Amino acid sequence: MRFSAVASALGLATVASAQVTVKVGATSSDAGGIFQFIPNSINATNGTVVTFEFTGVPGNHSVTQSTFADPCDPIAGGFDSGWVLIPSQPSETPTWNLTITDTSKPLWFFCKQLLPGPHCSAGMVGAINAPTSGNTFESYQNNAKNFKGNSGQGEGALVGIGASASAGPGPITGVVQAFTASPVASSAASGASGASGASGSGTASSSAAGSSGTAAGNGAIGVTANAFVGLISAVLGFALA
Ligand SMILES: [Cu+2]
Repeated sequence: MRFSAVASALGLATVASAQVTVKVGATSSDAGGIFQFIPNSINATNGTVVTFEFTGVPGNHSVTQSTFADPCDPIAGGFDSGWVLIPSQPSETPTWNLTITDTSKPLWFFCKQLLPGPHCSAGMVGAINAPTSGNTFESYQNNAKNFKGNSGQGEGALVGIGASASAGPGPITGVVQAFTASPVASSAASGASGASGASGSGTASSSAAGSSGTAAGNGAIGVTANAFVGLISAVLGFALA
């Protein structure tokens, strides 16, 4: 009796602090390749903490909320981890905790990185509480793979629709860098004057929170983001292909 009572208490505790881990990005030797969330479709109850582990090394990925109908463009008011750039194996893998706040609708998300090609179109999308029929995860991913052109960029945001975070990805230390829209714009501006000798440290943000990010036109963000990721890739000299 005592044992079952303890087990019951532990069970309740587990429910109260449910946690699920999703890997963001993989390596070329992993089944399915670099451009994926693992697992890419999960179920989670309200209060569940989804811990995104940025495991793609080398890699530069994001967790950005979208919609079923438009899988590779950010939804207005959606969550966005911002980019987490990991050029080589860090001493500690950055994570991002997203708490589920509304399970009444499915949550859809994608990676907004555009190099070497849009990761979203490569199938790097994920879902939380996707229906098992109709708008399924498989349909969502097929929509993403059929997406033409560059995926949308958006800005880092902690609070999304149906889920929110209390902090940006971390730790951002050592070789790891995190970027949101604001440093993207400034780094792209400096990079435009010459791609050589760019100082990466000057463009790094200590947090991807983006809560204080300034508003800008969508078109402007798309352009600067493209320039930015190109600059970063050139500076670091690694390809994500
Ligand atoms: Cu990615």
